[in-house]
Amino acid sequence: MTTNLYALLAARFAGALEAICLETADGARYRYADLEAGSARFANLLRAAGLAPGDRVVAQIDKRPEAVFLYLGCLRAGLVYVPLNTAYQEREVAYFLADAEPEAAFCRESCRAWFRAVPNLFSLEDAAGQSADFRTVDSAPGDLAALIYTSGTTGRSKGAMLTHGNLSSNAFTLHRAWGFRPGDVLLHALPLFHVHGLFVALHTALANASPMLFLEKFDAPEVIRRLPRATVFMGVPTYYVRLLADSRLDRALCAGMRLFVSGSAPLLEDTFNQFRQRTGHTILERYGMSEAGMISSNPYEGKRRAGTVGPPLPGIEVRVAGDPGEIEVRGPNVFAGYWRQPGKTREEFTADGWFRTGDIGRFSADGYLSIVGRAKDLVISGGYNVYPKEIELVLDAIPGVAESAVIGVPHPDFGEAVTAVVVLRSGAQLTEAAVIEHLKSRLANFKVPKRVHFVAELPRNAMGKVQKNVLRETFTRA
Ligand code: MLC
Ligand code: AMP
Repeated sequence: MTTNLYALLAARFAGALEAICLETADGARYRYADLEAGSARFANLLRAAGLAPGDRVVAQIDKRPEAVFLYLGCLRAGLVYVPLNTAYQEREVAYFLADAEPEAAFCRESCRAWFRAVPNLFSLEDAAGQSADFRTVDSAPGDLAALIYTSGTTGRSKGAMLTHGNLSSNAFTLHRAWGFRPGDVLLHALPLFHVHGLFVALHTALANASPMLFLEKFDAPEVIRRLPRATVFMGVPTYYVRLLADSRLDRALCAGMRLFVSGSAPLLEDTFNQFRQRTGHTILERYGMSEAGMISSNPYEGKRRAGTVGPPLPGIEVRVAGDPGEIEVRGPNVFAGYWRQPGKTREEFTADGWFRTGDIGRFSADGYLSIVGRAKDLVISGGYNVYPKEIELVLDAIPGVAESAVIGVPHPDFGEAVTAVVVLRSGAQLTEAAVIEHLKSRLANFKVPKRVHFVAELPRNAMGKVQKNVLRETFTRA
């Protein structure tokens, strides 16, 4: 029996081919049969271009039904899907292309020049003329399905290798744990280039043969308009903050809803409580990461506790090295290692085979995990990870900058706001606006600091290490 992820999902929707799979904002509808045909076309296109199982396919594309078909087409042909955030700029993309060495790439028309070195360059229109039949390849559980780039402490991104086995185990675990049932309709507003939107949301809907109300991006009024037709919604905390800011969000609007899931960043207790008051729904918070998919989840049946991410999901082991201490995880969800970086992979696993998440947590007496901090220097802004080191390297290269430190400070919309603290060389004249302008051409927009503060020197401890906690205190009040 094949363990190809697409084949396993297709077995779930085989009896529902005439049912609606995707409905876009403008009302266009696609059936599960269209998803089968569409994914076959991409698989045929890539095979005709000479790609063989294991080859990488990079995609920096808008969120459209064809983007789903492309991803599934890659699974069907045994290719490794490498999604990139559409906010990435040319120099960020160049790094991923050099590292992943894709045989093919899909990109937006305006960015074709960035991808010119890739042997086969396509747009999402290019599969239209291909055959709608394709025999999905057999895949072993250990075969690669996707590379998800995620940064480390060095600021250099690493490709987390996710296998068919990783993704399918997590998909079916979540499908069960969150009580998916006939009649469910997923309101899909997350981007398709990260774990939350591409795997958690998409896979659970497909495993349930559910229709998805498919929005190009999160927009509170668009979500509000569709909530009455949906039963399940998944989002980052910023989505909930923005929904709460709309006075139309109330019990009546959410009467048909079964489940609201939050993750990718900490959900404030205040947001959790306000949402419950306004809608009568208790948001279910879960915890995960690119390297391990979903790790823990508040219960579907049972108490959902604010400020916690619930017990480990079935079949997944979590231990905490200390109290509090680093969260470590083991199970079929844990990735196969970092792409072409065996040294980095070894560093991130303990000697007895547990993956070190870099998150600091503690268990309650009855087994609920809380995340109380991060061992890694990371800012999470609106659900996107920003690695300070990466920004600091770009800042330090600006003529006139002596050194810099990047921190996250609390932000009412994004949870944390990226903030830069810069020391200028003597005599240098740089303004906040000039620094931001410089960064905008080099970094994805969500990584660009919301504020740049100039200081005479950075606070350091006796070891000479910059005291970011001191900076966070100073500039949280600023
Ligand atoms: C956009 N902007 C952001 C931002 N997103 N700034 C900080 N943080 C963000 N996340 C800024 C842009 O730079 C721009 O500023 C301005 O907002 C408008 O850009 P936009 O793209 O039109 O913004 P908007 O559509 O409002 O996007 C905000 C958002 C989006 C919250 C809807 O960021 C989003 O969908 N986030 C979800 C991320 C996600 O999927 N995370 C899951 C990762 S998986 P300017 O100045 O340039 O105009 C993971 C594992 C797990 O973490 O456990 O799930
Ligand atoms: P990524 O590497 O983009 O997949 O992001 C994973 C990181 O997001 C985790 O290591 C956590 O730090 C953070 N994260 C995910 N879910 C939660 C949550 N519910 N609460 C707090 N942090 C979270």
